[in-house]
Amino acid sequence: MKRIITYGTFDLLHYGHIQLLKRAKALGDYLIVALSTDDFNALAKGKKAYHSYEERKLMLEAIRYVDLVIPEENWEQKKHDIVKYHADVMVIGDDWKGKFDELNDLCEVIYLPRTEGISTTKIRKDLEKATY
Ligand code: C2G
Repeated sequence: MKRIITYGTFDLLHYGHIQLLKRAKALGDYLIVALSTDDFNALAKGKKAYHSYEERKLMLEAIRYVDLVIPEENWEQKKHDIVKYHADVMVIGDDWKGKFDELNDLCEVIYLPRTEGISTTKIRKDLEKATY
C-alpha cells in the first residue's frame, strides 16, 4: 500500500484543490490530507479561512480521493507525520517548490503544477465585483 500525504487549508474548496487531490491519490493507494487548523491559519499562515476547520474537514472527507484527514497545527509536524503515517510520498503544489526538500530523507517529495486560473483569492475578488 503506497501512502501519500499532502497539506493545505483547502478553503473555498475549488477544482484546483480537487485536481491536486486527484493527482495525489493517483500516485498511490491511500491519501492523507493534513488540514490546516483555524489556529495554524491565523497564527502561522496569516490566513482566515471562510469555513471552519470542522466544515473544511467534512468537505474533504466527502471527496472520493481522500482517505484520512488529520490536523495540520504547525510547520514542523511533517517529519513526524511522515513517520507516524508511514507516508511514502509527500505531494504539494509547485507554489511550494523546493520548500520541503529536506523531507527527501524520509519520503519522496513531489511538487505538482498548480491548476491555473483558479484560487481562493480570485474567487473572493470575483465575488466582490459581481453584481447579482
Ligand atoms: N492548489 C493547486 N492549484 C490551485 C490552488 C491550490 O494545485 N489553483 C494546491 C496547492 O498548491 C496546495 C493545495 O492545492 O497543494 C491546497 O492549497 P492551499 O489550501 O492554498 O494550501 P496552502 O495554504 O499553500 O497550504 O504546510 C503546507 C501548507 O499547509 C500548504
